[in-house]
Amino acid sequence: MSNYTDILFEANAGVARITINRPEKYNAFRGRTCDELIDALHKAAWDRSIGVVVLTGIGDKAFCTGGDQSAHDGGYDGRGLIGLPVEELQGLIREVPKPVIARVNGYAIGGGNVLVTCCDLAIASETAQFGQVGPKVGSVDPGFGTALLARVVGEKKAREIWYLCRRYTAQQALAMGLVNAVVPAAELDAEVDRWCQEILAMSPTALAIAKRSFNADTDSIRGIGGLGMQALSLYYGTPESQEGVAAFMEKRKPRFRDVANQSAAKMKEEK
Ligand code: 2NE
Repeated sequence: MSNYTDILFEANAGVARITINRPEKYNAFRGRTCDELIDALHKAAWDRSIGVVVLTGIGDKAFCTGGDQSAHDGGYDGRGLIGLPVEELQGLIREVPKPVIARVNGYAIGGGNVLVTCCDLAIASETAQFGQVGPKVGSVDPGFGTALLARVVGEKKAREIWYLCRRYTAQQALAMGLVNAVVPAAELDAEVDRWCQEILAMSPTALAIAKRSFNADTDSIRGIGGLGMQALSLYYGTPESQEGVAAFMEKRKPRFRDVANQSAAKMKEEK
């Protein structure tokens, strides 16, 4: 894959920068975006001249807002189990044998928040906002999105994030350990560059061993994700999940409980 349409990729002086380039969708990812991200991460992973990877989104509105809801019709577009090969993408961020830094320039919502969780480090602009939306839009990202998040921010906080779907400021994300540093928007690139330069001065092999040892402790979560995605693919076929996507696209409140109760009554009737 060489002609990227959904991302930008540049490698310069040891740093690979991968930018989601879908500003009109607040940098949400569709199937093609995931495939391009996977391709670029493979390039950066095995190029010995690269010592650190920066993942970000174009513009100042969004880092990434997760799955593209306009490409969701009872399942996302793409070649994966749920359409989007999202679990492959998340796993690959962890497999890249060098640090991956999330440069968080705006909303890190839904699957975008999971990308931040999977990255080794995260540096946020003061204007960044974090949160989950799955249960608000008929989705969930089980695996790294839930269980790894609990390792990062603690069990109670992770459950709050998923059950209440609130939004959190960059300072709140810093306090809960989801990001490593928060800087004014104008200083974001300089700060990210400082972290990259410090990393580039380190032994790449020692860093790779350290990264893999951190991963080894949480790799079982990948299995939870596989199981979860299998369940999610069934959930996406239900009226309850489809109500969430429809409500988001129609800019209205979802009626989850009514729809779920109607489905349950219908199933009972059919028995
Ligand atoms: C991101 C957020 C909080 C922004 O809210 P606000 O009020 O500042 O802006 P607005 O008007 O909601 O959004 C601005 C434009 O961006 C589009 C919107 O539709 C809107 O478009 P226009 O009306 O201007 O044409 N937009 C934003 N996010 C989008 C998305 N993900 N897909 C397509 N278009 C999007 C607010 O927009 C929000 O909460 N977005 C919902 C995010 C969402 O539902 N993400 C998917 C979660 S599920 C997921 O990521 C996932 C996973 O992690 C693993 C497996 C499967 C799915």
